[in-house]
Formats: sequence, structure tokens, C-alpha cells
Amino acid sequence: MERTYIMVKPDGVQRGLVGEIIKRFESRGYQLMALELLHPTKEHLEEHYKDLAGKPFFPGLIQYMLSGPVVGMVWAGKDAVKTGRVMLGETNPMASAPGTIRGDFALDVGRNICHGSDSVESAEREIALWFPRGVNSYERSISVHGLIYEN
Ligand code: DAT
Ligand code: MG
Repeated sequence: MERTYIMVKPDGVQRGLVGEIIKRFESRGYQLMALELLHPTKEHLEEHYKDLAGKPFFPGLIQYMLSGPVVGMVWAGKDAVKTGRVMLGETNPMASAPGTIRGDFALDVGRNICHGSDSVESAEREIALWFPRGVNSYERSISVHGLIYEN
């Protein structure tokens, strides 16, 4: 099953949106594989966002991400990466459709409450970065699986 890394950012945690975000992935049918609340270091965040180093907003992004704890999660299921991004909405909340997380709960690009991996490769890189001790897999009961998937 494809996996994605979803993270509630400090503004999402402070605003009490952790449960709301978990609920959306759970009710869609995705399987929770890992979850941790933690306060990442600057170096850890710079590694996570290394593709954006050099962008004018990079220092502000790191500062905001350091402002409080985040909740990192691994979710697994059909097209988890692509569908996870659809569920998050656009990077800029003002361009995000209602019904998406950013479209329902955010206004500013610099306070967009959640992160989602943008490709299968970056998902695996991010999962290794945020869950260095590894992620155990477990089987969902066959009856639950059959209610979510045709095969
Ligand atoms: P996404 O989080 O949708 O994958 P991204 O990877 O391009 O978007 O950027 C990471 C974060 O950086 C994004 O969630 C918010 C911030 N960001 C991106 N573009 C920005 C901009 N033009 N101004 C301010 N912050 C920006
Ligand atoms: Mg991104």
C-alpha cells in the first residue's frame, strides 16, 4: 500500500485541528500507520524543506515551523500521496476549494496548517526523516478491508 507523510503544522496544533485532520483521513478509508507529536529542531526542518532552501519565504517558513509542536503521521492506502494532496488543497489556501482542509480552515499561505508529501519518493524520504526508528505495518481486519476496497 502506498504511504504518505502528513503533518499538522504548529498553527493547526494550536488551533485544535489535529482531530479534524485525522478524522478526514480515517473516514476516507486511509490506514493510520504512525503518529507522533514532537517539537522538531531547526536542522530537522531545514532537512525536511531542503528543496525550498533559497526561496525568499524559507527563513519565515522555518521560524513558523519552529513556533510549536507538530503532529507527524503516516497514512497508507490507495493513491495516498496524490489523494492526500487533494484532501489538503492548494498550497495557497485562497486557491483551495471548500471541502479541502486548507479550503475549510486556512487563509494565508504561510499559515496553511498542514503538510502532505508531493510524490511517492518524497513521502518515503519524509517518513524515514520523521520516523527514523521505522514504521511497523499491521493488517486491517479483512472485513474492514473489504468494505473499503473492491479487491
Ligand atoms: P506545499 O506545502 O503545498 O507542498 P511547498 O512545498 O511548495 O507547498 O511549500 C512548503 C510550504 O512553504 C508551504 O506549505 C507554505 C510555504 N510557502 C510556499 N510558498 C510560499 C510563498 N510563496 N509564500 C510564503 N510561504 C510559502
Ligand atoms: Mg511541499
